[in-house]
Amino acid sequence: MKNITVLSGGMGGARFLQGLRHAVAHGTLPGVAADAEITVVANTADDLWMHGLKICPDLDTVMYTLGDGIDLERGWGRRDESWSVKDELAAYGVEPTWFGLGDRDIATHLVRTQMLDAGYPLSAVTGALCNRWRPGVRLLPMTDDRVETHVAIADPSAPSGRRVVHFQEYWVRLRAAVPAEAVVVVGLEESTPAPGVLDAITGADLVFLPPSNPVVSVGTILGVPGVRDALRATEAPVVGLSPIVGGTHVRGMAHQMLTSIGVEVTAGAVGLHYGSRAGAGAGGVLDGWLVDEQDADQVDAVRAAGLACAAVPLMMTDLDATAAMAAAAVELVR
Ligand code: FO1
Repeated sequence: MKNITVLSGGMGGARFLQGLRHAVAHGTLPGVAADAEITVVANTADDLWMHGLKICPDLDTVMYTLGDGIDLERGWGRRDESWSVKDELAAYGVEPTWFGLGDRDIATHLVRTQMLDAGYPLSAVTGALCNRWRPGVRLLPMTDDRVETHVAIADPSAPSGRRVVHFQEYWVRLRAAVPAEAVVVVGLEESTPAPGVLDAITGADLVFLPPSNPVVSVGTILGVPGVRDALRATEAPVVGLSPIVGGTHVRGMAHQMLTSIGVEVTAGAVGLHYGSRAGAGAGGVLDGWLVDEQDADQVDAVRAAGLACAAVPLMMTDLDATAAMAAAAVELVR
């Protein structure tokens, strides 16, 4: 196998990609050539405009992580960062002050915004930024169109009893500490896959759904018209790894997001939510689903839905652990 495609969000997906790239380079993936190419289709629904700049958190997290510019402790933004512009904006009383824009990171957003203003599509901008960062994968936005996840939360002062906030405000300012009553992905239905996205899926030898958020990261990519059909049509095996371990997310806010769409917060439920390509349910995209050893009791139910399933260690504690997860995923669907 030579062409691997990964549908990825930000932090969880980026960590998985580090291990996958490591495994490919060291030839530890069964049946995968050491010169196999990895294409990443990244979620862009976390994107937002702020201070006149277009910010693409998941694209940048993958690019910085694989390009070795990421701040490892935060898991987002640049290493060796400074915050002078952020402090100066706060000194002017400019809102919002809750979103951390580092000085080095701002250069990325300036280049991106200038190129978008000049008429380049986001996919071309991403390619240009990757010319510097050399992530060792082909990084594609899921779409070149503007798509933004918004979250409805309770607001007793509002006539409807609810108000909608951008996903980043829900996650960064509110710390996902209040229930997400509804998730609305603005622009998703009207979006079209970015150039290369559908081919990367239909032409793949192997497709991964990494342990990213199944609702606002992988879920949004699946929601781009044409993507789900491409996954159901590809001859490549499609295998996913659970972001839920022991009944909750490892990091992030998958618990809140799954609850808001009425999906049980278990490893098995997420696999069934993605669905089996061979199963009776419409729209299933998976052939195999890996759960953590803590969730081994759910393997039978997943298999009963027509999915290959195994329970293996799924904590991405280091490159070798993540590489072993990738190898187990390939083994499951080979
Ligand atoms: N996450 C935070 O928790 N606090 C921040 O201030 C913050 C700023 C930020 C700036 C640029 C960027 O690319 C990502 C940033 N993130 C921040 C992370 C971001 O919320 C996540 O990467 C995803 O959007 C959610 O998975």
